[in-house]
Amino acid sequence: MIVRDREEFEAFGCDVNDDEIATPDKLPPNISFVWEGPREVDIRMPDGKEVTFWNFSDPRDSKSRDLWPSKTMRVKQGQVVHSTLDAKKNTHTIHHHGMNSSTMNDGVGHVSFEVSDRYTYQFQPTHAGTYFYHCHKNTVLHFEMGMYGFLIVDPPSGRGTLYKDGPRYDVEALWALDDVDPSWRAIDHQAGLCGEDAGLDLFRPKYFMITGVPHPRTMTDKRAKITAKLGQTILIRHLNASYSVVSTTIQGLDATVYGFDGRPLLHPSVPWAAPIFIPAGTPFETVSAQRFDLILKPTRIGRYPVRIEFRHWVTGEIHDGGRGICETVIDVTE
Ligand SMILES: [Cu+2]
Repeated sequence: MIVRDREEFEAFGCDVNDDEIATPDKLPPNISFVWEGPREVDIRMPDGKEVTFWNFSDPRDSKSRDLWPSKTMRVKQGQVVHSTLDAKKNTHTIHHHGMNSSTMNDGVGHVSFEVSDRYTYQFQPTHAGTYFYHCHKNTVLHFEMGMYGFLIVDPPSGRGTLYKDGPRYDVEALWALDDVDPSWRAIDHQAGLCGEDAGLDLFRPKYFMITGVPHPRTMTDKRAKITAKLGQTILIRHLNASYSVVSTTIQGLDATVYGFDGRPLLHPSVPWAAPIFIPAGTPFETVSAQRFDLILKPTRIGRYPVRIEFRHWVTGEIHDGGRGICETVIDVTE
């Protein structure tokens, strides 16, 4: 990037526009969402300590108030989507990660604006697949605080098919893999925005979670554990929502990656992008924000263990002295 006027650039970075604006070229939506946020959600960890997360909640759905990760957005390919942020405390944004939005609607604080009151993001998804939405203000901190949720784009035919002419599935699991550093809860929401050293390079996660469930409750909680009947096809939407390299191993079951970051790996226009076969017991790695759509077709009943390791970006070591793991199971029954 060419910085023509460093002073101006730094001033903008420190003092982001938060004026109220209207959505440009606003169309009547096919589907709309409203998100209030952030709201604090406390989760009790296996060691008895409570850790605070921030969520986006839907004022029309009281159950979403205490949900973390935030409620899933589910839309269809081709729909005009309105996603309104009603910022209740300080300023935030929503970035619908993977959507080809205009700059105004992309929700990246430093290149457009931060929302202090309300703003309606407008976008139109062009590809079915797995995405997520998250706050993009002071992202390193606000994402760690948990301001995210899944964004699923179904093909026009609806759920049950990953994308048009793609694989069908009977059981769908949403795995958001996250590593949590409780000490970051003491950091101010603006910390580091003006270039000061806020300690955001010191990340020492202590809790490891699948979709809001800390290990080892991941062995039994339905948000992590998968149950399917023999003959059913399983889709795992595997999102690396951590700051680690995540290494996942599924014992006893082959898996095939049919979608990758919201794009199909099975399409006549991209014959080189073939689905990726992962033999049973073989670890596969994902990095932050990466999504794999895994299809599994079990052929025998049984309990299949899954081990997820959270590894340090630079050293490759498992975090927290080797304790940085989540374990769960896939149960295949008659
Ligand atoms: Cu935020």
